Amino acid sequence: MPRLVRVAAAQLGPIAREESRAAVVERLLAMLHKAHSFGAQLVVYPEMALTTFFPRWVFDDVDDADAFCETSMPNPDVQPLFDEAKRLGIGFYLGYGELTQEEGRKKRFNTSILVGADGSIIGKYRKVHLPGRKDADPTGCAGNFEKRYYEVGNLGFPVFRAFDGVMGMAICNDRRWPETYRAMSLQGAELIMLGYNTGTVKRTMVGNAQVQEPAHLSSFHNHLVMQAGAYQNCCWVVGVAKAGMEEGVEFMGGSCIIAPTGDIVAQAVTTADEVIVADCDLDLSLHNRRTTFNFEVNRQIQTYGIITAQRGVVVSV
Ligand code: CDV
Repeated sequence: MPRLVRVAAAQLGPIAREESRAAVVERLLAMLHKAHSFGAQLVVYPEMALTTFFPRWVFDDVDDADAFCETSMPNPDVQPLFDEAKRLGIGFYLGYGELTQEEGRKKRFNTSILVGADGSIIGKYRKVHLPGRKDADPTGCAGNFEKRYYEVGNLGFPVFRAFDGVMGMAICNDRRWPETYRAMSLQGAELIMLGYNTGTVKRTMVGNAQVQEPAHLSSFHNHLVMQAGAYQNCCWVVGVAKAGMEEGVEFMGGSCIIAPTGDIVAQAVTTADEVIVADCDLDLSLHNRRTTFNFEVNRQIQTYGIITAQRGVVVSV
C-alpha cells in the first residue's frame, strides 16, 4: 500500500504593509478551500505568510518589528484558519514572525509550524540560516535585514512523524544550504516543507560599481537548490513562494513540488495567490535510499568532521 499524501503548495501574492492579519487569513482560507476541492491533506503556505516581508526595511528602532510578529499561535486573527482546517481535516505549514520571551528577554524568530489535521500544532521550526545584514547598507545593494530583527533559530532541524511519514521544515534561505536537508534526512525526513520570500534582483558592489546578477539566475538557483536537496536526500521538497510586487520589491514565484528523484512534479505559473497540488508517494525514495544513497553503507563520516568543525574557508599554503 503506497503512502500517498496529497500536498498543496499555496503560493501567496504580495501582502501590503497596511493589509490586516484578518484580510490575509481570508486569503489563506480561500486557498485552503481550493486545496480541499483538490483533495489535499496538507497545505504549505509561505515564509512570513501573515504580513508583508518587513525585513526589507531598516527600522531605526528594531522594536518596530514587533508589530509584524505573533506573540501566540494560534491567536484570534489566525484562529479561523485553524478552525476551518480542522473542520476540513487538512493539516498545514505556516510561516510567521514570532515574538517570544526566553531566557528573561525578548526574542524574535522567523518561524514555521506544522499543524495536524486535528488542528493541533505538531511541531515548530525556527529559521537557522538568516540572510542579509544587521546594519543599514551604505551601498544600497542589500534588500534583506533579517539579522537585524531575528535570532538564529534555536530548535535545530527537528522532524515530526505525521501524515503517514516523517516531515521536516525549513525556511527560505535554509534551502540554499545542503546541511539543512542532510540534518533532516539523517533523521529520516521524507517530505520537507519550506516557504520563501525571494527578490528577483540581486545586486553587489564590485569596486565602486553596482553589479546586478543576470535575471534568469535567481529562479534557476531557486529550483537548483531544492531539486538537489530532494535528490541527494531522497525526500520530497515543497517550496512555496510569496510572489509578485510587494512594497516596491519584486518577489519570484516558482512555487513547486519536487519528487525525491529531483523532478519538479507541479509548479505555479503566476506570481499571485495560486494553489498547486501533487500526490506525494512517500515510498518513492526507497529505491535511492537502498542503493546510491544508502547512508548507512556509503557515508564516510570519518572524513566529514571539517563540516562542523569550522564555519568558513581556511586556505592553507
Ligand atoms: N527570505 C530569505 O531568506 N531570502 C533570501 C535572500 C535574501 C537571498 C533567500 O535565500 O531567498
